[in-house]
Order: sequence, then structure tokens, then C-alpha cells
Amino acid sequence: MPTPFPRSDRATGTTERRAAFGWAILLGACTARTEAPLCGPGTVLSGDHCVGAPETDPLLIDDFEDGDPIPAAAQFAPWQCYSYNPGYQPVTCGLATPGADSNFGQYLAFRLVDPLDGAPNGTGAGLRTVVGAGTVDLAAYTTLVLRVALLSDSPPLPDETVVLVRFGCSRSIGAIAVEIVPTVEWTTVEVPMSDVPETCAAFVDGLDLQIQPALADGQETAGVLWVDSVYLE
Ligand SMILES: [Ca+2]
Ligand SMILES: [Ca+2]
Repeated sequence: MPTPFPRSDRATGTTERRAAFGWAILLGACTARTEAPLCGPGTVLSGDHCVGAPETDPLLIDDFEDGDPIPAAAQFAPWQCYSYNPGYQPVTCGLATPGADSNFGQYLAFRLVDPLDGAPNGTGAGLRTVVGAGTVDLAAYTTLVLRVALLSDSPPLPDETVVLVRFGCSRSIGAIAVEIVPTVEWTTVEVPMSDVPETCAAFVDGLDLQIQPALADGQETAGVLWVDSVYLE
């Protein structure tokens, strides 16, 4: 079971083709002299060309082992946490120790109250990293893998609580959310990128883990979400 009260509560901070015509000619000349192409990982030679799905090296977004809130993937800005509906609820996030089979992970501790105003407001909290500049193309990857754990505190999380992995893709179709099911123990979650339309996956501008506790009007809840080993393969 994850450490319920991480020793470190250090808050996270809030903290890019050009033509190569000459090379193309040279490459063309080289290709013309080559009788059979060299096929990369995941592909095999069939006749005079490679067939199959090229393998892409995994992209580590963050494993938190460097002890800072800056993702390992340079395209992403520091992790940050937030609440929504409304946005001023008490949430904290930072380095968690231990992590999932490792020294460090990241935690999001939250205490949420749906404003007592006669109707549910859809109150929730999230832990996210946004792409620092522009968008990042994740369409070549097949799976987003992450380790997560979720602890219900007091008052407990409603049974209807869902956790969403959201890919921000504001340049195309907004955000795509895939529901995951964390447990109180560290568990590995695999999100198939086939669930993310390519029009989004090719233009991702953020990655977000969002808790939606489905609180009734005026209802309160608290809990901690842990995250570790976030990568694409
Ligand atoms: Ca870790
Ligand atoms: Ca309300």
C-alpha cells in the first residue's frame, strides 16, 4: 500500500521541418544503388520493401526518480495540480516516497466540497502536465502505461468516483478522456492509444489525470492519488 502521508510535500511548480533537398537527392542516389532496404525494428523485408509496423522507442514522460516536478520528457512542463468546479479547493501535490517499486512517485491529495447551492457542480481535482510549447505528436505510440493508486480518505470517495486520463488536444477536438480504475495498491494501467483519435494523438498539448467523484450537492470527500512510471510505448 502506498505511503498515505508522503514525507515530502514539496509543491510542484507552475512553471518544435525544413527542406533538405540536397540530402533528398543524395539519399535517392544511395537508395537507387541499394538492392534491398534495411528494415527497422518491427518490420521485415517483403520483395523490395519493408512491411509491418515500425517499432517506436518508448517515451518516458516521467518516473519522478530525479526528485523534481519536471517531467523526464522535455516537451512537457512541470506537474501541477488543481481543482475544478470550483477551482479554489484545497489540493496539494508533490514528490511521494516511496514510488511504485521505486524511490519516488507523485501524489495529489485533495479535499473537495461540492458547493451547497441546490445542485451538483461536478467538483473534482486533477494532476497534469501541459506541453511547454505547441503540441507533441504521440500518434506513433500504441499504449500509454502508468502506475497509479488511489486512497479514499474521510469522508470517503463516493462509489461513483471515476478517474480519467485526459489527453489535451485543444488544437483539434478538445480533450479525449479514457477512464481508468485505480486501486488502493499500486496498479499498472494501460491506456490503448487506439482510444485516442489520431486527430488528437498527433497534436497533444497536455496529459491530465482527473478525479471526478460525482459528489451530491454539498457533499464532501477526500483522498490521495499516486502516480508513477508514466510512459508511452
Ligand atoms: Ca518512480
Ligand atoms: Ca452544488
